[in-house]
Amino acid sequence: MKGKIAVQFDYIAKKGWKPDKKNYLVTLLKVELDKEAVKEARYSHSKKFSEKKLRNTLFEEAAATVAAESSTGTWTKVYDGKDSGIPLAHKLRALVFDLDYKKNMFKIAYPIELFELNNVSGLLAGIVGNIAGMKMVSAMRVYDVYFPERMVKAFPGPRFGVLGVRKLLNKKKGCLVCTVPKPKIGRTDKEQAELAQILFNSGNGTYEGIKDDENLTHLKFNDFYKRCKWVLEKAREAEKRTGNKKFYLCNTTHSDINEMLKRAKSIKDNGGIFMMMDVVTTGFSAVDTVRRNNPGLAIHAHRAMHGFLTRDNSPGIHGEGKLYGFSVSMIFLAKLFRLMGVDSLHGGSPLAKMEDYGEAEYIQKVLQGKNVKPHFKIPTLGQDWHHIKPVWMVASGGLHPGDFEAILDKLGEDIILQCGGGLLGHPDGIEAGVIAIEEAREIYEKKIPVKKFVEENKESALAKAIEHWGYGPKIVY
Ligand code: CAP
Ligand code: MG
Repeated sequence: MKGKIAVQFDYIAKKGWKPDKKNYLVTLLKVELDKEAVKEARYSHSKKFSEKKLRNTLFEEAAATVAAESSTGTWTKVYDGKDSGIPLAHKLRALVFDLDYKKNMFKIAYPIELFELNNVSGLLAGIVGNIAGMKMVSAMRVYDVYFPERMVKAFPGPRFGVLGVRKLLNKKKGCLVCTVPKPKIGRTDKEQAELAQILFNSGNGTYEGIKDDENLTHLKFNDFYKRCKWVLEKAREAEKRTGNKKFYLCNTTHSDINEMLKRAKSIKDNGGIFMMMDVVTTGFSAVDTVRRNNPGLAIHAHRAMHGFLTRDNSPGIHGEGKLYGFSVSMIFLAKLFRLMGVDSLHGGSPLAKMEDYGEAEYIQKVLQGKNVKPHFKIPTLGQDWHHIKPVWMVASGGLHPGDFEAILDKLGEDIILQCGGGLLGHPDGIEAGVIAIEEAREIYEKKIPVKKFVEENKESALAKAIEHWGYGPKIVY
């Protein structure tokens, strides 16, 4: 049958078999069978097969082919004499288990000897390298990956994590707030520093952060080195004036890792504590290299372009129903980036975009939990993180002060709440935008319900923001 390659060995475990978690890496996937493949299979399989038997057999062959293609498989029988490598290929073959014939879902257990323990790029080339090209499947989603202890321990993990950044900011509790300037491109380096000054000093002076947008790098009218220097100068001045620590998520993204490291050094030299990098567009090697070579900065991971990997509008996105495309979940990516040692990662926000399946809340657990259990509904495997520190989750995307209560209720306080338009679009101007967010955070920490506060403080900046945007994130269309 076209695309069938699991000919050399048997890649399906005996019914009921389970891998021991110490020696296997596990992935969780769902496939749709290609119509052509089903038609072809009808001829190549015995006519006696019922429709159901045929489908189940095909599903098994597809799952086995995924396991073969991502471990030791070949598309045809090959020479298996002395020195052929076949005995070891047989021993190290991946095994399919926990087949769900109704949902076309299955798990694959990979003997850990298949991988170089501290090499994420090599790992991905294996487990998801070739499988999306298989002709016998018309759609596939990789929902999750489970790293065994030996692989987790091969990574240093985040240098700072939640507690380390709290120490740097002298902020024992509560969420962090920051703003990405809008328009996302347009201000000069000097104008961005002026905006930072307003953010850092307005209201009670508690506003902590400013972040570069993903496409703000080193531009003619906004020079990275000037922006970095001037914004951090404003941060230092504001810290003196307000007594509150500030942070700047300064975007070092560049396709030359050496240039990124040079920009990181400039941040360090100017007294910054965070560097920002777009982790999908720079890639896994960049994240690993920056983590292992960076000059002691917290790494803020923005996820621009992730939508082309994680987005899937089909009903099967969370297991039930059909899949129409090829994707990996944000849970899968979030695990990889925590393992590689970023200190904060954009993980989506509840209710916004397509995350209202509870995925954003589960991502908070993936980023901050120690022994994470599988989700009760979303197909997941859980994870034991051992020494890997909890990292900040960034909630962002159409957020405004009217969302603080709902988001903090769902995600807890170890989050960075990012409001771009939700601050700069305040009807009474930028300073009012800062004050509205200060009020939203403060009343939450004092356990004052937002609706009660707004009722009793109609003229407040927060009340004006909610009059303007209501409650609930503005979905970015
Ligand atoms: C969000 C984002 C957007 C902000 C825009 C960022 O990334 O790309 O620019 O959400 O601000 O840079 O933070 P994620 P707002 O969706 O990956 O978090 O939507 O508040 O106007
Ligand atoms: Mg952005």
